[in-house]
Amino acid sequence: MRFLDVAKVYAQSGAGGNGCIAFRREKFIEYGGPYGGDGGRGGDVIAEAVENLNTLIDYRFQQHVKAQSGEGGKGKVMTGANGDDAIMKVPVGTEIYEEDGDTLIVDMATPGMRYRLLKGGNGGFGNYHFKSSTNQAPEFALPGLPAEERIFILKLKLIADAGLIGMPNAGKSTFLSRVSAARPKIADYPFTTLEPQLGVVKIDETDFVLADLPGLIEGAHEGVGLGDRFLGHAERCASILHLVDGTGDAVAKTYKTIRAELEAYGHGLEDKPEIVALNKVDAIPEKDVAKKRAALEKACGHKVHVISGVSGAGINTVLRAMAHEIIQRRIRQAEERHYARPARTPRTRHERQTVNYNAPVVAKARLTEEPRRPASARPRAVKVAKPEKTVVEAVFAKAITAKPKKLGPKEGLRLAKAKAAKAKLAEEKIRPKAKTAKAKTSARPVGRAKAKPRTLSRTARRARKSGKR
Ligand SMILES: Nc1nc2c(ncn2[C@@H]2O[C@H](COP(=O)(O)OP(=O)(O)OP(=O)(O)O)[C@@H](O)[C@H]2O)c(=O)[nH]1
Ligand SMILES: [Mg+2]
Repeated sequence: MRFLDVAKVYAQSGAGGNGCIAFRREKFIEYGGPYGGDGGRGGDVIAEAVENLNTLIDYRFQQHVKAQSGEGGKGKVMTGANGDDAIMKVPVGTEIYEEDGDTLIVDMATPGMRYRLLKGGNGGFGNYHFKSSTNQAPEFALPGLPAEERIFILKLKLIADAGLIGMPNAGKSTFLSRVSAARPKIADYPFTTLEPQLGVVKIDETDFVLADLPGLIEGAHEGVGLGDRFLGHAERCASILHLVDGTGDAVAKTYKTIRAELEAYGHGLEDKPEIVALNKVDAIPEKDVAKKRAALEKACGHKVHVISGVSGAGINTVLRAMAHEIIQRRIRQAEERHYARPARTPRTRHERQTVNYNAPVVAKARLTEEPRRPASARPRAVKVAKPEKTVVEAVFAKAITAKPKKLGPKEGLRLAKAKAAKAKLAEEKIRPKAKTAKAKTSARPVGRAKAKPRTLSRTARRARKSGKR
């Protein structure tokens, strides 16, 4: 089966059915009145991401997608049948664009995700709908709403965890066949691989999907060779394995050419974590390996692995480095999912068809849970300074803590004064409390009437009067 990652599709939703004009004609029922039913609803065009598809090849053969129109209403107030929806099944990772190919409508990145691309027309009301006391025999009905039609561009971006890039003949397909069960075509001429190949790699406890992408050459961003359109498949990768053919002379130049192509392509590829490996070491003399490795390390500015897809040398180290990046990204994604706001429950039909209600729902308990903050960011208990003693308090404290001694008439008077002042102060402290208590009780909610004093009944008033006497 051919691999196809771009497709153009003409889609049309269903038109609504027309409302019916009919009157009740029955024996013994005179003035039967209006009897026409409403038209049925036209079908929608819905895109659905399914897991068992890997290519858009189906849309090479089926370029028109049409939903069914709603049926017209009928007599006896019969509503027409709704039209069936047209479901466009696309592989997971398909992006759906407007006709211009640039305006993204939706990225079908989750398995089972559904998105309504076109809405079917509503059915028109039949004449039964319009009967009223002032118009008991309406001779009109509404037509159904027309269908929508649009052209969509589908672009598939494979969901792979890591991607293999490099010049043609760098040994990418050989590497993929060595580390996975995939069997891509391998030959010693350039552009053996014409379309991306996927393989599942297992290293230690980690499984990941590795994509072998067609080779890049200088000027690929201008369409030279196979161009750079397959680089789109590396956009979702957690890391990129850049293979450089060690049997070539100018390894640093080769590396820089590919980097320039990645930068020209953009879309965040130039910032992706890159693992560089000098391939085919089994075919280079040992003394050249260190030289080429040093040249490559100078060009890329970080560690270079030395591997061989044929002999298997250094392969596990490279795979572990890739697995490390992939695990890091999976942890980040799991954290994002954990703290993500749960999707709102879809209420309307439109929402039900555009929100991915099949996706795992975040537990309700998480709603109240706050993201954990590091200890350094948590608020610390604030130390409240003790209020300073007033002069009177200080004097009093000094007086009672001082050693008992015989007091002279002056000192005795001073102590008595201090005692009196302290008592006064204590009284003042209590008073504002009473004030606040009062304020509390008097605080009433705004807009409510003050409770009226209870009015006594006439008998009660008389009884009180007589009692006073
Ligand atoms: N000696 C040696 N030869 C290798 C090694 N890896 C690949 N080759 C050879 O290099 C040639 C090209 O290998 P491929 O795996 O097809 O290279 P590629 O990068 O997939 O090439 P394209 O698909 O054209 O981009 C084949 O003849 C392989 O046998 C290696 O590690 N050592
Ligand atoms: Mg290949």
